[in-house]
Amino acid sequence: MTDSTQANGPLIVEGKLADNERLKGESNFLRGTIEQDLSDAVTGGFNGDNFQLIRFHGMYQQDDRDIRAERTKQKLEPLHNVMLRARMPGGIIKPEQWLAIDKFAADKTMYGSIRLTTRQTFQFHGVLKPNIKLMHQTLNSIGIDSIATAGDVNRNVLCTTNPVESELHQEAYEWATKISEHLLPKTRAYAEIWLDGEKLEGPNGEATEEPILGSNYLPRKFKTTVVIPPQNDVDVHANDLNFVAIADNGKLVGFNVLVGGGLAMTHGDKSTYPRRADDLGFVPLENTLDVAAAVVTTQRDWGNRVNRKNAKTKYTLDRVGTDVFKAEVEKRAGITFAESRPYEFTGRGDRIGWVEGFDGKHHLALFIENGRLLDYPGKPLKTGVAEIAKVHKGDFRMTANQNLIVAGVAPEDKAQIEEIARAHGLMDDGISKQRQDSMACVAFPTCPLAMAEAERYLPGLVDEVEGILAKHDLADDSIILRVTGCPNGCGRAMLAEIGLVGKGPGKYNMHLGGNLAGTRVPKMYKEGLGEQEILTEIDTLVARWASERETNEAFGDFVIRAGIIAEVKVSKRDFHD
Ligand code: SRM
Ligand code: SF4
Repeated sequence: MTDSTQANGPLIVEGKLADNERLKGESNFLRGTIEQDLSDAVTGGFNGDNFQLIRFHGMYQQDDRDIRAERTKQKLEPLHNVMLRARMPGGIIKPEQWLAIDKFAADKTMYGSIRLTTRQTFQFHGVLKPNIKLMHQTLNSIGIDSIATAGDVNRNVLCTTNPVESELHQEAYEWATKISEHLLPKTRAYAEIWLDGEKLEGPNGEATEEPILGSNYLPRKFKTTVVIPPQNDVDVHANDLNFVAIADNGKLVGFNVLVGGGLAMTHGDKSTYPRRADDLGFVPLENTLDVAAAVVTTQRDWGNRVNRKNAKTKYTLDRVGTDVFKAEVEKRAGITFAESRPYEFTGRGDRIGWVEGFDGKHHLALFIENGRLLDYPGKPLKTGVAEIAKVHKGDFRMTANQNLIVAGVAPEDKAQIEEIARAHGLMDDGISKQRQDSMACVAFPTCPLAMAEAERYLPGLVDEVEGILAKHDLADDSIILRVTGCPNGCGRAMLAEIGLVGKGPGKYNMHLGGNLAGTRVPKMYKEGLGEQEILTEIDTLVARWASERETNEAFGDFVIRAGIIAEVKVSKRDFHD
């Protein structure tokens, strides 16, 4: 699968560098003046460059948009707080760690929730300045950090979640951890600022060097996965770098390497588009870290540092050409890619409920709508997970679909875990396949970039879509439906069969034509639809699907075959035409 077109643009984009380049360069390896800001009680926020620099430490400054106008009226500054995103390669967390994050969320955050993300980790929302250091120290005491979960670096490395079917999982997970460690920033800024770590002295008082990331770090965010086919739960085509596990007789022998996926675009800017990753070829296991570093350093040196909207690896590939990029990676890693080994992706969903693993252990995947763990009236989900953590002897796995797996349960412990899950509303046999196949990003009230609702809109939308499917006798079928509050694509609408992308309050662009395996980008079908128009469109499309579909034909395949939407084969050429 490839998205590449012929290209031979310049290796380096000349021009005035984006301001983020200045601030990274002047940051003294990500220290800035964050420490001083922390003790500035005049504002709840971070000043100047520090607003951006805290991202490299895994935090974003936010405020509650629901109360922003009211505070402005009262002549108060927005209620500044930070969102923290933890680094959890492969999304694995132990029960004792869970209990500590559960307590921190309850005691020290404005919203009291734990938010599971689309990249296998959790976020705290609403941490006020006086609690930020405490938060990092609490996490550090249980072996968790938030280094490089945001900013222009390699982010949390994903790994296929399912521990059930594959003996490869443990090894794949270990690779995800190794890759994450290998590509982490080496600066001690995080330890110095948040953990009161000892300061290192350099010639100018600065401390370190960054052999892989460089002193200006990467041109833009960078995302990596390790995936075990046939599952594509991590959605490789949303990622800059992917290692597709290849096994011989059940033993992991190496990876096919896919580079240059990414989903964001900007409304009205045709130079931006979602794009699948290109397949560079196969490498044996021993070359994994060298290849990872070679891809990252090539993007570091060739990525666009002038225009951040075109700075991700996907645009570098389309500018220089995939073959040129590949040859450079081979040179830097000292390898030659072999021909890719065959594999197939068949699906992306989590199997909700109990599954028995190859090792006789049991795994319970809990469906967590939009990943929001909170105690709702009559549905104390967050308390339920904490109660499970108190008795659970295995671990938890956060999935890239914002769900949570209680993993490694002995047969004799199943009944107790299930009883707790049911008593707290974490297991509900009535959850439809459609609801399981639907996902939304956070959006309002915390995301500063949201143009429309997503997480708060999805549950009601799914009720309606369930009704439409039932009306057309398709209640047992489902459509991969994803909503994002803006075109940045955090809920991966750009790999959905129906992707709704926020355009303005209550308005969405509708994209159609993604597939079940997550290997096809959907194309815009209708622009700026209101909520009623969305339902009318879905009703009309589902009616046609019901009457014209071929046996078992998925919705996303149907809309292309029926000529309702054109297929996006090569994003740069087809997405906007
Ligand atoms: Fe994202 C920015 C939430 C996965 C593309 N994303 C943001 C911010 C931090 C807004 C901001 O910059 O101030 C959002 C915070 C909202 C909040 O209040 O929590 C945000 N992104 C999320 C999460 C929490 C969505 C979710 O519902 O789970 C996901 C956290 C993942 C994690 O744990 O690391 C999340 N973001 C994604 C994904 C999906 C993925 O990676 O699988 C994408 C699309 C893939 C890609 O990168 O192409 C994504 N987020 C973006 C972008 C656009 C990047 C670009 O290429 O232009 C932004 C904005 C930016 O970077 O300028 C962004
Ligand atoms: Fe915010 Fe947009 Fe990402 Fe949704 S897609 S979380 S609205 S940045």
